[in-house]
Formats: sequence, structure tokens, C-alpha cells
Amino acid sequence: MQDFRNRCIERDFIVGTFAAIPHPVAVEVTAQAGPEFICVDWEHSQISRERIEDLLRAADVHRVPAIVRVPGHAPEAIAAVLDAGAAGVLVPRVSTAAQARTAVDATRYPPLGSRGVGPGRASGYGYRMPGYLERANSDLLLAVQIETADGLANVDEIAAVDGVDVIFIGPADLSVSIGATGPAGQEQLHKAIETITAAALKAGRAVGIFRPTADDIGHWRGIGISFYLLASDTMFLGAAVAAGIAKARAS
Ligand code: 3PY
Repeated sequence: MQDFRNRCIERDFIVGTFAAIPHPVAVEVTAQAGPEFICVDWEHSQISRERIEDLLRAADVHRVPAIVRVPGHAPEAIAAVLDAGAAGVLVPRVSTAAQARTAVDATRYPPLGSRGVGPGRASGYGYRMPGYLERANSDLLLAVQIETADGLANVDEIAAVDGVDVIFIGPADLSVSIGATGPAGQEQLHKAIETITAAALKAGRAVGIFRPTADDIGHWRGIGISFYLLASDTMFLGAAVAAGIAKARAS
């Protein structure tokens, strides 16, 4: 998995998608369709903590790195998904440098953080523990999500926190938080995305963003955003059904 983290840090163009369907079949279908990584969305789905491990197994079968978007900042949640074998975490609603430091602390073993040692799936249930302990701090990706007005205001301090690998922008929440919704809010939202991107790049971080479709990815690549979460399994399913039905009706 170190290769995945390195590629993200080095700002290779990386495209993944969210897994929101709580079944390994959906992850297997998605993994075989070619994303560079999958992000299991524990925050905004009906996926339970117990099910996450099976979804990570399904991605592993197809050698696709899978990270998890945790529901909040609790170190226990971060430890649980890393112990289950996640290639990293996406931490939502990071609005202050202190919250970013909490995420780093929960993701890294001492001396970089205070993650606890548990014999979970990631370490071969303890059989491969010494090697896992040596590698984990350098292998696991930490992406923090900026999606609030406070996060926008504090972006320089957040991006300066050592151990943050990717500053990930959540445009939907950000637009609501800064009052830039609908077509009238587009310019303000774009300016906010540009501000976050410039600050993160200046601090030497990679920048990521969620996009519901691939239509404007070329534009965002142009300002230096390299890490993409494109839609989700549920969104791709809905779009494919809608396109198929529309085509059938038109024939
Ligand atoms: C957002 O756009 O706010 C997101 O959180 C995407 O998942």
C-alpha cells in the first residue's frame, strides 16, 4: 500500500470512487471496473462497522487499495478501520489545525502518533505484527476533508500540520456552509475551492476533491487537484439504470 500513499503524496493523477452499498459484491464489481482506489463511506451510508472488514477484503481480492471515510474524529473509529486493513482514512469535517492533529495522532503509531497496537486483520491477526508496525506509519494514507466555512478560514494552519497527506475538498458541504448554493453560488464556491487548493499546494500537500461526474475534472486538474473521488457505487448504478431506460424508451 506504500505505493498508493506515495503516488497520492507525489500528486499522481488518481481516480477512485465511494463504496456506499453495504455488500462485498458491489465492491468486487466496482474494483474490477478500474478505479485506482475505493473509499468505503462509513459516514454517509448504511455500512456498519462490522461490514467494513468484508468490503476491504473484497477490494483486496482485486488488489485495489481501499480507504475508509470514518464518521467523525473519534480515534477508536480510525483505529478500527486501520486494524481491519484499510489503506488509509478520509476524515470528514476537519475545520481546525487541532482537529487535523487529532487525525494524525490517531492514524500513526508512536513516536508520530498514539495509535494503539491491536492484532487485527491488517497485521495478519498478529502473525505479521512486527513488519506491520514497521511499515504502517509510512504506508497508510491520511486525507482530511475541508468542507466548512471554518475549515476554509483555517486552511493554512490545517495544511501546515505534519502528517496530513491529502487536503480533500467536499464541495457539497462547503457550498452549504459558506452559503454558496445553486447556480448563483457557483463563483463563490469555485473561489473557495481555488483558495483551499492554493493553500494546500503551498504547504506541499496533495489536493483531492469529490466530483459527482467526470465532466469538469480537466478543469480541476488544471489548478493542481490530483486526487479524485468520482461519484459512488449507488450513483453509478442510478446513472446506468437511467441511461438504459431512456435508451430503451427512445427506441
Ligand atoms: C461533499 O461534497 O461535501 C462531500 O462530502 C462529498 O462526499
